[in-house]
Amino acid sequence: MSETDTIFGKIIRREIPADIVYEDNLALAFRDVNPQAPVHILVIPKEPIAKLADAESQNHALMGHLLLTVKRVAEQEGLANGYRVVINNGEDGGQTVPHLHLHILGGRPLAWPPG
Ligand code: IU
Repeated sequence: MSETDTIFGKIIRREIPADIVYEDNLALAFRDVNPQAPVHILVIPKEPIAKLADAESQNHALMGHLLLTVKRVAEQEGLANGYRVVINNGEDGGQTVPHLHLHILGGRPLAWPPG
């Protein structure tokens, strides 16, 4: 499977449906199909970077944009009481879709540490 051929690439290209909550020219945010909290949203770059470890210095501005998009979406979702941001990187990190994504989890108190 090429990087552009992940399920998230298909969501960006509107080839499969998703509950999209935010979009701009660099990023997309949509609700996770298997939510682990009352609010569980994925923020992804439109550029198909496979994982955090593959980000390069040329992606500096994009990476900042993704974090600010998390903040924006969290505000939009009313997560004033707090939320968690997770990036699973690679196999041991539990990453299952090889297109960089930032999880926003909120709407309930979250335990620490994760498993
Ligand atoms: P992970 O960090 O790679 O483990 O997270 C992938 C997430 O993508 C996971 O929470 C899935 O429920 C979610 N997801 C989705 O929202 N829509 C899909 O079509 C697929 C996975 I495949």
